[in-house]
Amino acid sequence: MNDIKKLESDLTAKIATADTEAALEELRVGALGKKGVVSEQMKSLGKMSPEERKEMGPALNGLKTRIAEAIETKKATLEEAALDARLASEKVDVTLPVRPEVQGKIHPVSQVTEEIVAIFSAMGFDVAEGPDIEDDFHNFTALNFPSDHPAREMHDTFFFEPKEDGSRMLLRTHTSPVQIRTMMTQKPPIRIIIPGRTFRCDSDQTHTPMFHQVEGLVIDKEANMGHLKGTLEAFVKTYFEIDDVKTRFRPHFFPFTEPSAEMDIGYERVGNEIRFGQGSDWMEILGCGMVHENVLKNCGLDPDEYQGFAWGMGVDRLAMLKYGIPDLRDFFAADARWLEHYGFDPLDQPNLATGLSR
Ligand code: 2NL
Repeated sequence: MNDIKKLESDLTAKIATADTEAALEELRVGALGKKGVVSEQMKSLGKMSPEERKEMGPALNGLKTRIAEAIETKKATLEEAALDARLASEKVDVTLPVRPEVQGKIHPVSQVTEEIVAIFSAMGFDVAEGPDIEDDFHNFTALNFPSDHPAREMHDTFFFEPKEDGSRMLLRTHTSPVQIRTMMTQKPPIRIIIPGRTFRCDSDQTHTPMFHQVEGLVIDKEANMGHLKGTLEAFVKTYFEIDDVKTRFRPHFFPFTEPSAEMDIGYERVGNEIRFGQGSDWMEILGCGMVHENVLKNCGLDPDEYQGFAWGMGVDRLAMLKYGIPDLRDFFAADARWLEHYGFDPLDQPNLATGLSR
């Protein structure tokens, strides 16, 4: 009996002084492990007389429980202390400036997309998104493309292998399928812009097989060509950060709009620089028009009740024009030096209050 008391005070003292989790674990194995001192004592119970066992059994069991508890308690204390030490040593001073050598840059395409989103958000547009992989209906048929339209052909569109029923999925050639999905599921008024990746099988100095678009759509009862003009003029003024800008709408053709137009803005070349706003030259900026009545019908909207306008623009081209980036193909070459030069500060997020870009 005295042996047990002595053993308990010994073990308790050792537990109290154990200062690492490893030392504590060693103690646990030495006491409660298969060959540990407490376990060995338990084994000796079998050789005792019934009277002795009646006394020693509960005493040993009590010892085992108390030692196990003491170890658990100490373990929790040590773990907490270790965590505190780690938290103290790994403290981050969030007020320190960013280390320039580890700070990445925002790609001009991302920056310009965010600028465009900021401008149209302030006008009350929502952002809508959809899948890159589309079906023929959402990418072409609903948009009033005739079944033999050249844009559907192999050389323009990336098609997937035909499915069992013969239909082929494709990589969307524009972001317009998102407008189709929105018109089919939401009740007007609709005011959305759709940023996203688009794909066409085309590759030369001015085309990459993957490129970026932002399209816009307004559907309401009286949305008209005047609203279209005002919206897009306000956009180019804010985007190019010029108060006075000459615009021109040239008649054009798109299957999904009628009438259709391309919008040009005035510019002049001063040395190597292109100055937007005035001047005697015209730069094509985007395509637009009134949503074709067949498109409205295909989406379940009654053209006698609803009408609207839409437009589409190339983000990559708008980035080149605004930031003077000469070659489109460098955009997707993943060259760190190019991104270091043309990229943007991640902490400088575009917003209308502090100016779009610095
Ligand atoms: C361009 C021209 C355009 C649209 C896109 C559109 C979408 C629907 C209905 C009607 Cl669902 N129109 N989008 C309209 C006119 C022009 O893009 O040159 N983009 C780079």
